[in-house]
Amino acid sequence: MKQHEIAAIFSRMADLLEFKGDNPFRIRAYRRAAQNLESFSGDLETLGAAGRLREISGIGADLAEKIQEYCATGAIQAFERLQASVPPGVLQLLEVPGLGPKTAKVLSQQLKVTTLGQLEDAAKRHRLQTLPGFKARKEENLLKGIAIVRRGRERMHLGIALPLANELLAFLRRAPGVARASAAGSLRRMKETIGDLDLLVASAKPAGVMRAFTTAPFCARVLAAGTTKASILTQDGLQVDLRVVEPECFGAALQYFTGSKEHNVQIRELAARRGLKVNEYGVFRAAGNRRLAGREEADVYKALGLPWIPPELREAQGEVAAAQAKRLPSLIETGDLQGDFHLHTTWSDGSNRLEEMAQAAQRRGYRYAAICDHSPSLKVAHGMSAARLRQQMREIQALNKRLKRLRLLMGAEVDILGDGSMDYPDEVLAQLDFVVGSIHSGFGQGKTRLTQRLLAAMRNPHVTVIGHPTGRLMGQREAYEVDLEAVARAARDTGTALEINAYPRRLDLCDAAARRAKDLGAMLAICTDSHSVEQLEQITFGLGVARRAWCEPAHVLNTRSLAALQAWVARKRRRVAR
Ligand code: DGT
Ligand code: CA
Ligand code: CA
Ligand code: ZN
Repeated sequence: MKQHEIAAIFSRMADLLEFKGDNPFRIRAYRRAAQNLESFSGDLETLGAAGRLREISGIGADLAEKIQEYCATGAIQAFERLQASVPPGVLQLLEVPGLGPKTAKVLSQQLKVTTLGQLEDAAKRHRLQTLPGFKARKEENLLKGIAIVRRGRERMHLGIALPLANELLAFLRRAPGVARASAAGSLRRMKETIGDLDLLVASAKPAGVMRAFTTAPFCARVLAAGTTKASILTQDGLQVDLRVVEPECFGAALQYFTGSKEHNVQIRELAARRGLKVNEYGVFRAAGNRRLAGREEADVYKALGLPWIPPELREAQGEVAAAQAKRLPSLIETGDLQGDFHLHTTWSDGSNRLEEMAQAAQRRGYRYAAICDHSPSLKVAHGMSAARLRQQMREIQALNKRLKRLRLLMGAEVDILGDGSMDYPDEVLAQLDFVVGSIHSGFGQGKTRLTQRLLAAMRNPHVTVIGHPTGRLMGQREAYEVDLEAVARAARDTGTALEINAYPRRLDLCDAAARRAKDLGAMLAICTDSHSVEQLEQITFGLGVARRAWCEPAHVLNTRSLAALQAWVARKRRRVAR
């Protein structure tokens, strides 16, 4: 894979040389070398060790030396020097779609623009239009391009990346010559944020796939394109890496590019101990080239004496040892879920009516759904007075008479107040089927007091679940500090569940915290916190967290039947009665 990294460096060197007005032949040599490296399919390091790099077309003595240098040190000094010889913002400027080295040079010479910020400023003040050949349209496009580069630098959360990935996969599956297509990388592992999106295609005719991909409507800019690999930026600023492989390598490539890198290191160590070699082309005997597996991913693991390991577990967190000991968990699946808790309606800040939420839950095949609108303190969310809550409860009861398969549970998302008391009195809570207790204020109290608040809430016999236990909102608000160990133990001891809030900006508890809480004996509940019918689908993200937390159905409250759920709630009320 080193060839792609080196190709990217050569291509950036060509850009920088062009920016500086260097010799056109030298520039062309770097570009050609980059292209040839992109499409080179052998093992660069083996070739380098044998002193045969010059067999690659376009690679002369000078470039061969640079490749050797990169393989040995992970850097190319000439590139570092070149970067140091231009203003520091230039490389970033060149990432802007539609902005090549020639334009960058003009911008720098005529307007002294060498950074993204300066470019934005100049475009907004229409100074670009003073340059020859610059039209208003081009100025607008550059502004859009700046936004794409900015967005691309942040990791994208799964809520945006997953639907996008599905859209791109659907496109690829329709493209000519595509036999199979799959997501790989962190997205397939359901990590909460995605650096770039990795897609894999099996095809015997890669050229057509490449063409379709790099000319597709979603493609805002082609970063690199070879015969079997391309990187693009989408309109949303997400980088997408596509690789096309032969069908007989598809499983091995899927295993390799799904990662994580750390998981793959452990897999290769295990293979080496068994006298085998694993790479993106297959499993081979260490001596000899006979392929033992490669077409199917499960066969790759099987050739190593392992059961298939679900992608969500591939983080080098004990899964390889567990697989060897035949003790992998039977991870929770969508079909295990019997219902959703923590749904909002127009009674507080939701956008769909009670009945619409009920029907949507029923359409998903759920047996129950807990309506949990906000309590009075949360005024911004139109929290309900106790009187309005009672009115809502009567409507739920009436609705339940008409619903066949689904049981609507009378619930509330009740604020845990600053002193740890609940936002409704006990006699109101006692009438509810289900209570989510959440902190929505006083985030700055500090770890000790915030933990005390949660512990006090869990000691309330009517609190079923602690909602979004750490309060984080990715991209907006850090998690507040709580003593997770103490919270998880109290959850176990009081019979309170901890929420895995499936809202993609929350995913709270996160994977590591959920796994720890589960290991300490706490019950978990996957809740969508839906504010509209569409959001019920976000359960997928919560399920991803639960799977990354090694959860089996028994660890999650909403896999229980309605009767078992009601018994669980009643048991806490008896046990913690005051
Ligand atoms: P991301 O993109 O930061 O969210 O995380 P990943 O895991 O998707 O990482 P990425 O896109 O750099 O690479 C995708 C997979 O390809 C990675 O999980 C494992 C494999 N891979 C990439 N580079 C290497 C490498 O240098 N060595 C090994 N063993 N595997 C690699
Ligand atoms: Ca990736
Ligand atoms: Ca990647
Ligand atoms: Zn809520």
